[in-house]
Amino acid sequence: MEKKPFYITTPIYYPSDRLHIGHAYTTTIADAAARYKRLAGSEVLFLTGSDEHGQKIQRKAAEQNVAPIAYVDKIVDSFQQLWEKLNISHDDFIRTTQQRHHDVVQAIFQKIYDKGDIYKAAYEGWYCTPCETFWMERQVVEGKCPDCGRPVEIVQEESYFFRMSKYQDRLLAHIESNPDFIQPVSRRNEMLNFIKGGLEDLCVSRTTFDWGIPVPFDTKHVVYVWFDALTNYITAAGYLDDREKFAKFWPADIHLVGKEIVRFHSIIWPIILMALDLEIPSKVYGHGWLIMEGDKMSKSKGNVIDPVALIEEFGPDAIRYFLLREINLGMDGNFSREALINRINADLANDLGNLLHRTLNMIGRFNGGVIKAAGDVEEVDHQLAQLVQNTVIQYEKFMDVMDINAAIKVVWALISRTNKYIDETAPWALAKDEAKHSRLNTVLYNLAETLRIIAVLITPFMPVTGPKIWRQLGLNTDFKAVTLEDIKGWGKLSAGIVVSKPEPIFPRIEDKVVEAAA
Ligand code: ME8
Repeated sequence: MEKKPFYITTPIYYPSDRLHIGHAYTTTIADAAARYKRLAGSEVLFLTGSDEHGQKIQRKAAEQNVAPIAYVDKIVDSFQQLWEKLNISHDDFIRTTQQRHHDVVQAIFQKIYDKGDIYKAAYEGWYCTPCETFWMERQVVEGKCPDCGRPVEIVQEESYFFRMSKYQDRLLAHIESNPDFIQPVSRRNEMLNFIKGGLEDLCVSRTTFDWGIPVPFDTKHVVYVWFDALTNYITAAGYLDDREKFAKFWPADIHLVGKEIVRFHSIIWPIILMALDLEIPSKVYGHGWLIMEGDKMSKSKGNVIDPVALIEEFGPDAIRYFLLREINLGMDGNFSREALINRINADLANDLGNLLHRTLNMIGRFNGGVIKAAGDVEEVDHQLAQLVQNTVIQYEKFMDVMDINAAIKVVWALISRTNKYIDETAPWALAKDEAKHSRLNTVLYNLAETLRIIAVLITPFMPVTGPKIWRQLGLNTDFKAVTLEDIKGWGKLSAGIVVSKPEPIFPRIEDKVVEAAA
């Protein structure tokens, strides 16, 4: 059956500074979801990118005495290198300074203006430059931004306004009749309360700086950076230049974002789309924050962890695994070096690494490296095969709703059970007795078959390790062509394959590293 195409996005990050592990967190989740959908047979559009305009970037560039574009070019380059190191499989990387995006922003601004939903008026109010957000008097807390706590500035300019208020009731009705649109439910309730408090028209142009996309019919104005940024999601889907692609992928299946920008994605963005008579994305998921010592990790607080250094030290798969396993998607989670090392040692070196090592080692020693056809079967073998197939079903169920954490847990429960299966069946004892070699062949076959299936299941999380296990099992078929269908139904592994010598996939990290960090 032809699967539905799948369109997933991350926020487009500000190239005001290099990215930290918080950004890598969002992008890794989106990557795991995109890889899973490809494995399940869907055509996928996975988009990430950079949000390059606005006052904050212009100021940063000025501080360094360089043109804004030169400033962002360098940082965007570091984004792309990071995604490569982390094995992010995005299909497109959008930069808001690209011509394709410039054209779309101007076209939609004009369209909404022509329709009468954008109008000119005087603006006087508060602005938080780090968040690029306008605030009303009643929202400002003692001269500070209610989101980030930094001082706001007064801005007075003639601006264009977007008639958000006109769409308030329609948006409310949409959220109420689509319970899954904003997730998790805590964010949904927050947004419902926000809208019920009354939506004001939004200021969508600025005149006090020029690093932005000019308003097409009044070029001393540049388009407000959030109006510009949100539009990236339709630019990359081909809104203006590829009707066929747009029909295939729009509306997006999921905008994955951090919880602090759910408001922009679930209020401003749907209203822009309503004004354009376009469909609203199926889901906005606001995940929690990575916390360091009780505080949100952020560039301005200076408590950030550099993902590049971590990848160099531990490898991309260990970092990806940790981010996906340790933190529950909707909740905040602590990042600590100690927790990372504990996960690597317990889950990767011990559970997964040992299972692979023991299996290959025994096939090598007892059967000359050949995976022989299964012989005598006992109840314990049926149980293992049943568990493997149930795991695949559970895994799909969880991955389909992006409960990556739960999907990982079921795979690791299987890994644990399979290690126990080795202890219970004691292949070393079977090997000693000629009469039991048929049993031995069954046990070793079952281990190899289970590992083959595990290799596929873990690939969305660990795209280096999955294929490594595949190759060590002696499978020469193109791993990229493998789909979930190949692991449904027990016993698809052919007998007669020659496995490699075991190579450690995750060496244990010695405790002294943790001690040194403490
Ligand atoms: O907001 N924990 O860009 P940005 C988890 N350009 N995730 C974190 C995080 C943390 N401590 N810190 C950052 C912008 N993130 C806009 C987006 S989209 C049309 C425009 C992640 O560079 C998380 O996804 O400030 C958060 O929403 C995003 O980075 C903010 O990135």
